[in-house]
Amino acid sequence: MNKPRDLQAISTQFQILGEFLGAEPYGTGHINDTYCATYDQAGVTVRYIHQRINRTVFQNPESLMDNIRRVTDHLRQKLGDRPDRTRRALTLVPARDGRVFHRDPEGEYWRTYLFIERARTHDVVQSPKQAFEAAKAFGQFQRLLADMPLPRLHETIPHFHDTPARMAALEKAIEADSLGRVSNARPEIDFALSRRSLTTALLEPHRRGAIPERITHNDTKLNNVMLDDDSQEGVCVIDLDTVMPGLALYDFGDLVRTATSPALEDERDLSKVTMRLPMYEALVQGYLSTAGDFLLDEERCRLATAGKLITFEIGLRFLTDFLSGDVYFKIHRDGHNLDRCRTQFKLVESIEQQEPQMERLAVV
Ligand code: ADP
Ligand code: GN1
Ligand code: MG
Repeated sequence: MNKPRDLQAISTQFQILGEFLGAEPYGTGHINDTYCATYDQAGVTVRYIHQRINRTVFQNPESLMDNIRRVTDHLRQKLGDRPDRTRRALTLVPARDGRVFHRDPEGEYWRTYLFIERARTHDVVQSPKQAFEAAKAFGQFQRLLADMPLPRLHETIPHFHDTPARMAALEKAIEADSLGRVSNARPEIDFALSRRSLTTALLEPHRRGAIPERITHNDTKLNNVMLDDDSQEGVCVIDLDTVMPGLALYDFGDLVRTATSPALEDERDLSKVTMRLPMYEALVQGYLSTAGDFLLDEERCRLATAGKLITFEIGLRFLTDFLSGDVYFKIHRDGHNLDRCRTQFKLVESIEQQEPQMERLAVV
């Protein structure tokens, strides 16, 4: 739950013209506190996004905001004079002092974005067209960032997709069993421990130089891209907190995790959780339509593996958080993180059963 905050006071800290009308918690993100605020601007109601950055998760919000400023500036420059460029890339609204964030008296960091209208995010994919468009947009995002000038972006969360480290964190949580929850999650723990060899599926080829580091988004769940209400086109990639050096396949993998199953991430009826091949095929086609010209064969041949790995990794993280007392992901009911872990592991099984067919769809 978001702690009640004085959004009107926050709003006055940003360079917004108009009268504050109100603000409501917004979206279904697990990390930050997001608000949609409305303003009267000369008789027209306009919306803005105000966001409080989660300081437990992001220990250095100023370097994080430095990344986002550089990334959004670069995207804007690449988009040139397209008339719709404020819908195609996030636009930060500066604070009164000219910085891209405001630090409130409690030490909390806030930022403000233009609200992207006539588009929305989806928690569950509705059609292969949406899957195609989402993957196309994330591929384009990677492509536009490929020539970002140095210096290297800050690592906002070190070892974010280091799956062996995620496994080690799980083992530590099992060992500590600080809340006595291990006995509630035995099948999930066994599932995780029996797949240890999967954890190095991308890091090992990366370490021997077969897969390059690129600038990647690292949190490409379906609800981090806005799709146009009319055309369903992927308009704008959002949630840029984890844009940093990574592997392109992490981004494709998280799309497989979030845009192939008809079930919500926290669905309790596991019979609904399944990897649907037509959605996967749409993801491959959409992603290759924009990323195809820079992707190496060593990356292409691991698209299906990436889906399995990232789904497994997020399952590990939900399970670890459940065992540790739900300290990382926001929860809205008891056992929420365990429910989320179960859907991930069910999806891993579904991918395992269809891997040969998935691999045939992205033949090098
Ligand atoms: P979190 O890190 O908590 O996931 P997000 O940055 O993804 O936060 O924002 C949460 C939700 O708010 C998004 O899923 C999206 O629906 C909405 N949102 C975020 N930024 C914008 C924007 N600029 N315009 C419109 N909606 C937005
Ligand atoms: C979080 O911020 P949000 O809700 O888009 C998390 C991702 C997880 C995802 C699982 C910074 O994403 O890594 O994959 O939840 N973001 C962070 O739904 O940890
Ligand atoms: Mg998000």
